[in-house]
Amino acid sequence: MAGPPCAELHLHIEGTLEPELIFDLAERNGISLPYSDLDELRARYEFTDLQSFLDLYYRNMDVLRTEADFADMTRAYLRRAAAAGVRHSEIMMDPQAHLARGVALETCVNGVASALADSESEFGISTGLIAAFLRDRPAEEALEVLEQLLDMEAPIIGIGLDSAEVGHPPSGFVDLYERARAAGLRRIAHAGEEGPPGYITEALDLLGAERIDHGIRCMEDDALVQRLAAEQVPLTVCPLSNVRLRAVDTLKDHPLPAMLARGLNVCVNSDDPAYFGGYVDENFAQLGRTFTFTADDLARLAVNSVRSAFIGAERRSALL
Ligand code: ES4
Ligand code: ZN
Repeated sequence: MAGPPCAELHLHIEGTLEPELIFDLAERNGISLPYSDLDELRARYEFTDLQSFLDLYYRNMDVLRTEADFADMTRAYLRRAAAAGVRHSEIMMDPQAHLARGVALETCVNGVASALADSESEFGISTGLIAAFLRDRPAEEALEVLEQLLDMEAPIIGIGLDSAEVGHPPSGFVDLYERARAAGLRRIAHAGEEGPPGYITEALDLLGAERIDHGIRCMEDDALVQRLAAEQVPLTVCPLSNVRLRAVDTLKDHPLPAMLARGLNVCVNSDDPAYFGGYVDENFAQLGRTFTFTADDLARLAVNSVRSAFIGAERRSALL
């Protein structure tokens, strides 16, 4: 089922690696997996928190070795996203996760970028590529990788900050974000997924983040909610992700309806759809079965995604 036509603003391309493709790429690259079949792999997709997911996510991406592997994964996502109603997608990738296991920056960047280059003609989806930096690795390493991306003129529109949040506050990445700003890049950051509301404030005030990925824990701080609503800071919410990583107990307990009611600029995204039970359409389908959103609420979610996208006026009006 297609969701409303919308922009997807919170998507990790490595999180679109489906179990079937993991097996296909392992075979193509002569890698032996520690699972005998798909069911044995799928049995691992039971998470208790963000870290338990990240452990599997980083392990599984080891099957990505060549440009073709990255391009095939990206095309598979775009095909599925088009069916879900996505018309524009801003896609994060984790260069450090690939560098750390010996895959060259050119291999991962060029592989993803080559699939994105054909996305509008092949799938009707405009795209932007965002390099996300791993907050649980040294900030100096992130800055070095950003310099390499700039040196190679990687086709990125911005930077993000992801991986294990608690204990790795935005304040450690001020130099990285200042360099990105000086280079003319857009800036986003995960904050308030597992981490406290104060990390959202830090991301805005210390990093100059223009969008917050997740941000759901803002609801614990009334003054912060008022600020985010007044400034219409985009919050890229991922309902199925929050359920699967136990940020909320069940979808019924998700703060999305309350966030809408408070006038926050929220939109719906899939995060790591191969791991969390579905793409944007499935997020909307489950939300629709759980809550009674009005037509106005649903329209607002879609419009919020488009107005929060890093696109020019022409593309924006084509999507609205
Ligand atoms: C992520 Cl759900 C989530 N949170 C933080 N970092 C991530 N990297 C990939 N998915
Ligand atoms: Zn994310």
